[in-house]
Amino acid sequence: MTDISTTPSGPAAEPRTLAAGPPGDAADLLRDMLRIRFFEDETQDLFTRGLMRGSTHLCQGQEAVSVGVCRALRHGDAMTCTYRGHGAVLAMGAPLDRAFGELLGKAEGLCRGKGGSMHLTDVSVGAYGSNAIVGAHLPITVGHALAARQRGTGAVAVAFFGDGATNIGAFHESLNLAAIWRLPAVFVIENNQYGEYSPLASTTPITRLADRAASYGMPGVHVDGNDVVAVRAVAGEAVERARAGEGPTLIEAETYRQSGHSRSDPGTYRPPGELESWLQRDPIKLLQDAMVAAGRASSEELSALREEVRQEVAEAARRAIAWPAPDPQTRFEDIYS
Ligand SMILES: Cc1ncc(C[n+]2csc(CCOP(=O)(O)OP(=O)(O)O)c2C)c(N)n1
Ligand SMILES: [Mg+2]
Repeated sequence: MTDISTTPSGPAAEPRTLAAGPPGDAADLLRDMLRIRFFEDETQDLFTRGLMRGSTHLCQGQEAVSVGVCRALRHGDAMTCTYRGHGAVLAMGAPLDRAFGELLGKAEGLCRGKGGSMHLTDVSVGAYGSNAIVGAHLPITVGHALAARQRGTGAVAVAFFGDGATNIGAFHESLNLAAIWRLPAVFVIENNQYGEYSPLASTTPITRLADRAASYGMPGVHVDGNDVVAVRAVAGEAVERARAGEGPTLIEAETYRQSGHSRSDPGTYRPPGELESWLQRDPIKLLQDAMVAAGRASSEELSALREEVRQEVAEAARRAIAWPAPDPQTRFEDIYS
């Protein structure tokens, strides 16, 4: 569990982070990020207590990307993401207890407990699937965008994917097709510096992944993925372009995966000091420090907010734990349609 209390004397708040926005706006963004952070703290705990099976891929450190982008969307938009998708699905508004229920294999889970952590899906909020196959959902997002255009719904389709996914064939095909048809799609690279255990530089010959957009004749925007307000601003522009019929955008949100690739990875291959330096720029800390610096909240108020959200998440976990195990008779349901 990372220390996310406010920093007593700085780092100096980044001016872009918080100067703008109506009262309560920053607190809303913070609340969304805290929900995700604490959801994943609880998830770790469920494993430790032997209540959860399988594996999990935490997005801790990347919450500003999920929240910043999803806050730029509206009801009816479609989102797909990866196995590291707790943040994106919760940021779309999936209920905490049913998300825990899914991780725990309960019938009340978002997918009746049959998808688990890597496949969290809640169509009712526009979260059309977390995908375990790297890059597999990019063509699905292109399909969503094409459907939106053909049906005239005005919806926008967004795909979150990792830096590693930009080396997958489906990335090329999807961006190419979306560009040539000027589809209402937004492609968001969560550049967390690693693909499994490999640092970006060992797999990818360029450092600025947004540059790849040039090959598809679409805008490529690089943004500080730990600055939720900056992410939301960049995503907002891309979503507007898409809705206005001006075609897709590639966003590279640069961030850091604070834990290992998955539950079984202690991340020992990281150079000494790297994690610590990124923790200084933890997205939650950054927003909190900026709120204090801008006079939007005191450290005490933020501490109270953290406690409130921690309780909300803990209660949701408790509810999900208390749900009964599913009836074994239902295990062959929903396999074929
Ligand atoms: C098509 C495919 N190839 C390989 C894998 C194995 N694999 C799982 S995660 C991963 C790394 C992906 O890295 P990135 O896209 O940066 O996403 P991150 O895990 O960092 O969020 C790989 C290679 C896979 N799941 N699917
Ligand atoms: Mg990665």
